[in-house]
Amino acid sequence: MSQLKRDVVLVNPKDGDMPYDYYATYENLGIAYLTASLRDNGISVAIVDAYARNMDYEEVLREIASYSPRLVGFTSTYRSYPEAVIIAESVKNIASGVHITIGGEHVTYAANEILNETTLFDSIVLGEGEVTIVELFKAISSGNDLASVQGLSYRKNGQIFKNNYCLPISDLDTIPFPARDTLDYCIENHKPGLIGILGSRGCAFNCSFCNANEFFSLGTKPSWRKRSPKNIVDELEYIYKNYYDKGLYKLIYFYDATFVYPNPSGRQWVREICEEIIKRDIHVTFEINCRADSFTGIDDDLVPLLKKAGLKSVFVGLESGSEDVLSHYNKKVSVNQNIYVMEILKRHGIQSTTNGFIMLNPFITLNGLKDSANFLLKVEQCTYWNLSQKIQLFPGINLTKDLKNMGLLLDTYKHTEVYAYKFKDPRVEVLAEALDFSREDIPTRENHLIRYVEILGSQLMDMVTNSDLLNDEEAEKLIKYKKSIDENRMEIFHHNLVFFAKAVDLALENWTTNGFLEIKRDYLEEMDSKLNKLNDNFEKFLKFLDFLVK
Ligand code: B12
Repeated sequence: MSQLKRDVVLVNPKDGDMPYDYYATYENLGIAYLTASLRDNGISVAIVDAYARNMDYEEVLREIASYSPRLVGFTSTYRSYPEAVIIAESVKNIASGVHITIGGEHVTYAANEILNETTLFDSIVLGEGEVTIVELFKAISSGNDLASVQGLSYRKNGQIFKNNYCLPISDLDTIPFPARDTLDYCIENHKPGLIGILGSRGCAFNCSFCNANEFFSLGTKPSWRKRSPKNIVDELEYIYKNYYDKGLYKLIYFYDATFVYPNPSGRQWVREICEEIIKRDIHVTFEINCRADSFTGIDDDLVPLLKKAGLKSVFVGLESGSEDVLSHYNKKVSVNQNIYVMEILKRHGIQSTTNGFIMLNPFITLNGLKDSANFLLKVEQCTYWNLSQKIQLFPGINLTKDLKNMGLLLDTYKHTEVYAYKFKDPRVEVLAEALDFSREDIPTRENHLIRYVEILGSQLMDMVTNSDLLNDEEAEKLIKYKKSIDENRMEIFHHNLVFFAKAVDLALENWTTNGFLEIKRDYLEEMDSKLNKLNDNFEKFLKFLDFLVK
């Protein structure tokens, strides 16, 4: 393979745990922003997005080597970190003079641990990296000491140093738009990539299971910073003109931790973005993350305005259906607010999905589990995925410190072992272990099928009902198909709840492994046929739509 030489190669390692069939090619905006800043400074960069391209590590290595870079930078979550280590090891073997760095939220909080456990990484970039990566490249290419590079932790002569943080960029409009190499790759290779955009950075809340607030404000305040509506819509317009109709997914994802802040300035910002999109006639659809209190009874008109601007789907961080647990998570919302947000979104025909649900935590009670399960059915989110999610203890979150104080953190806890805790109630411990179906295909299959059906189904319905293609008979048939799909979905949710309640009852009354395995076997068998039924009905619905369009 012969390629042009590049100064820097940025690598997004693959997530070893995710089956390829369920891969969606999300853009990694972190490395896209770093690339844009490096290029702006005249430094050449190649992105090797192993996650998006599903590359095995030999292929990644060959590609990195072909660029003969001076600096290789990895981004990683706890899940992709092991893959970063494997690649870094091989890079070190074939090109020992290359400086290898790694950055991102995960390694920022695990910097000391990582630099102590391996010599593969020469440095770790702490916090937002746009300024630091440019300074790091300049320092290594001119042979300067790394002590001058702010936002860096590094090893020198066997000793670990930590420089001052590089303050997060306060005016986000000054950062160049992210480089779109991954989208270009997707278009060229006919892969339906998913476009990401980031309107703000940081977070104004302090949930105990998340560190976004602190990470995006290292060394300074405030954490939550917004781009101007004009700057955001400029980027959206650029995407619309250059990427939107080129075979990529038509649902643009705002990666912001929370897109609608529950305060006047947050809501005003959203209004201005929507109005600008509408004014400029940009016909895109998008999805956002939000909180339960993002929408209140006072300004219900915000949902229709967002819808008019193209909002299709919302990921709501509901987290729990129990007041006690919500307060333990420091969510600052109530169960009623959780219910309200799902209702208002449904009322306006906006899809709402919650992967932001943390059912199992070390202090949950068996009755608390039942409350949350019933809540999930009420808000129509009773997937097995949501019923069985366990809290992940990422480095740097407040909950890890609390659990340590409570004696619930295991000695095996380290930065990649995010489940290394015990449960206060030993019956929950047994149940949690039994409910771990990670070796079964069902939860992932269910999660993806339900989401696919919800999003695609509602988009297709919108498309068809907004066009004048349909006669009455056809419209009626279409609605019937949609209704039977919705029924299948609810049947699956009921089936999940019944199984879950039986499992909790076993734990409450008289747990036996055989007793559990029996209900599990019946559950999985029936679930398989329920998922097939939903899939078949959805295929029929798609065929009918195809027939209508032709
Ligand atoms: C959008 C998103 C996704 C998307 C897209 C993935 C992506 N990385 O772009 C999808 C849906 C695919 C996704 C999936 C997952 N995600 Co996610 N995701 C996010 C989210 C909400 C935004 C990411 C983002 O774009 N941020 C904005 C950019 C500008 O920031 P950034 O990526 O951190 O990059 C900056 C700095 O970190 C630094 N930096 C980053 N990398 C590097 C590398 C170098 C060399 C340098 C110099 C600097 C540097 O500079 C960048 C520019 O300033 C974050 C939360 C958050 N608030 O950031 C979680 C987050 C990254 N996800 C997280 C997790 C856990 C996951 C999943 C494992 C899901 C799960 N809970 O099981 C999967 C795994 C994905 C994978 N294999 O990597 C965690 C990671 C925690 C950890 N310690 O590992 C986060 C932090 C959320 C959280 N706290 O729970 N995710």
